[in-house]
Amino acid sequence: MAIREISTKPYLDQKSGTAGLRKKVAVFQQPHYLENFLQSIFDCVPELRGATLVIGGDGRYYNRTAIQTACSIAAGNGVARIVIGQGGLLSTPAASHLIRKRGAQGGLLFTASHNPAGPDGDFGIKFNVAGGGQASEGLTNRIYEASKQLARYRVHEGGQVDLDRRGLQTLGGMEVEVIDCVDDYSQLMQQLFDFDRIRDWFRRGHTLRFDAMHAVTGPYAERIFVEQLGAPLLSVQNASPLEDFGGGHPDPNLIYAKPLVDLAFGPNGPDLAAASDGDGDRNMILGKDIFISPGDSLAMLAAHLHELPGYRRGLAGLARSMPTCRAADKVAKALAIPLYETPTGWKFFANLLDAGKLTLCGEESFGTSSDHAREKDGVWAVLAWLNVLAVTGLPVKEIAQRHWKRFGRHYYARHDYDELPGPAADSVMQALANQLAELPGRRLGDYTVSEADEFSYRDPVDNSIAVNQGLRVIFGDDARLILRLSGTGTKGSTLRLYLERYETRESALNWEARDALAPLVNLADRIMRIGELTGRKAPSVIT
Ligand code: VG1
Ligand code: CO
Repeated sequence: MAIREISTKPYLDQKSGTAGLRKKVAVFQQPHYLENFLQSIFDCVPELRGATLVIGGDGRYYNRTAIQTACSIAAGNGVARIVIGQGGLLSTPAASHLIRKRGAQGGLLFTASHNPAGPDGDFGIKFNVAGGGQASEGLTNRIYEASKQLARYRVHEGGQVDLDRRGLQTLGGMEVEVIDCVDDYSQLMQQLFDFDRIRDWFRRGHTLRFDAMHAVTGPYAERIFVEQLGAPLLSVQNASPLEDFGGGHPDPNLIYAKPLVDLAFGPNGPDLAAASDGDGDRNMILGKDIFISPGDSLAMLAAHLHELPGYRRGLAGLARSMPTCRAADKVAKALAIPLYETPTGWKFFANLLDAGKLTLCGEESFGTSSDHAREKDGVWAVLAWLNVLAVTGLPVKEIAQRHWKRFGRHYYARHDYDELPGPAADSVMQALANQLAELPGRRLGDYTVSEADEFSYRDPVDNSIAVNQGLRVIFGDDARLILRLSGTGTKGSTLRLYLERYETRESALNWEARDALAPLVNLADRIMRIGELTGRKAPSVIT
C-alpha cells in the first residue's frame, strides 16, 4: 500500500458549466477520466494538503465508485482528513454547511443535480471551496486549464473506505470520518427556525406533503419533518434515495413533479406541498390550489423572514439571478435594503454572502437560500415556509394574495428548448444579439422597449467581471424577455426563454399565468423567431 504516481493523458473536455462538471456516466467511466479531473483540482488548490475535505453525493449511480476514487486521490495528495456522509450521501446544502462547520478547505460533491441518473444517465462533480461556496469562475477555469495539461496523478493504492460504517477509519496516512448525513444539518435548522411553533402547527391538524423524488432529501425530510416536527409519516413520499431516482427526473417543477401538483390542486390537498431535486438544493412550494413561483417564493419569504428566529435582526440585502422575476426588488425597496442582480448560478452569490451584504437570495430555477450556507437549500426553504405558515396562521394562498395586493404580481414562465443542435441554438442567440442596438424605443404590442442588452456583471466584492450572461429585452417595469443558453445540459444545446409581466391593477392579480403571459409569448415569437430558426413548434418544457 503506497502512494503512486500514475502517468496519464489529458482529456480536453473537462470544462465545468453553471454548477460543476456534468457528463454522461459513460464519459466518467473512461480510463483515468475521473482521476484526471480530481488531480487537476488538487493541483489548483494546494491548501487541501494537510487539510480537511468533505465528500458526499446525491446517491446516484456511480456515486460510491467515484467516492472511493476520490478518497484514493485525496490520500495520494496528502489530505489529512476526509469527512463523508454515511452511504456516500450528503445533500448539497448539507455539504456546504459541513465545509463551514469543520473548517474544511473544500468539498467534493458528486451530483448532476436534477439530471436523470443510472448507467445511461448523467453524473457530475462540483468542487466547493473553504467557506462552503462553489468554486469561482476563475478557479473553475484554472482547473480546466490544468486538466488540459495533466500528465500524471497521485493515488494511494490499496484499501477501501467502508462508507456504511460510521466513525473513524484510516486510508494510508489519511483519517476518514464517516458521519450521519443529517445530524449537523438538522442542528443548524433548529437554530434558524421555531421548531416548537411548527410542531404546534402540525398538532393543530395542518398537513404537509413533501416529495423527495427518490433522491437525497428523503433521509433529511424523514428526520426533520416526521421525527423532529411530528408530521405524520405519510407526509414524506418517495423517501428512499435510489441510484436511478426510481427512473424519474427529480426536478421539482410543474412538469416533473406533476403528481404532487395534482395533489395540491385536488380536493384533499395538504396545507403545504413541496418537493426537492436530486441533490437537495432546489424547492417547489405549493399550497391548496396555488403554485408559488420561485421568484414569488423568494419575495414572499423576504417579506416575512424577520418573523423567524434565525432572522430577527432583519435582512442585510437581497439577491436574485438576472432571469429571476423582479418580485424581490419590490420587497427590497419597501425594506430599504439593497437588491443585487447576479448572473445565473449560485456561485455568484458567494462573495456577497461572505461579505455580509446578503441575507436571502434565489433563482427562478426553484432555488432559494440564505446566508446559513453557500448553496441553495431545498429543505431550508420548506422549513422557512412552514415557519411562516405557523407564525402567520394563514394559508399559502392568503399569504400570496396579500403579497400581490401590496407589491403587485409578477407573472412568470420559463420556456426551455432542450437538446437543440448547437448551431440552431446559436443562431437564435445571434439573431437577437443583432437586434439589440435597434430595439430600445421600439413599440411592440402594448409595450415599449426601454433597454436591450447582453447582461454582464461586475462583482461588487472582488470586481471580477462575468460577460455574456444572457440577452435581455426590457420593457420598463412592465415586462421582460430574456434569452440564454443553459450551462448544465449534457446533450446538445438548451435554450431558455424567460418571460415576466408585472401587474398592479387589482383586477389583474388572479389571472392564470399562461393567459397573462400570452401577449409576451407572441412578442417573443416576433422578436426571436425560435420556431422558425430551430424548427421546433413548441418548447420542450414550460415551468
Ligand atoms: C440551471 C439553472 C440555474 C441553476 C443551475 C444549477 O442552470 O438555470 O439557475 O443554478 O441549473 O442548479 P442552466 O445553466 O442550465 O440554466 V442545480 O440544482 O442543477 O445544481
Ligand atoms: Co440541484
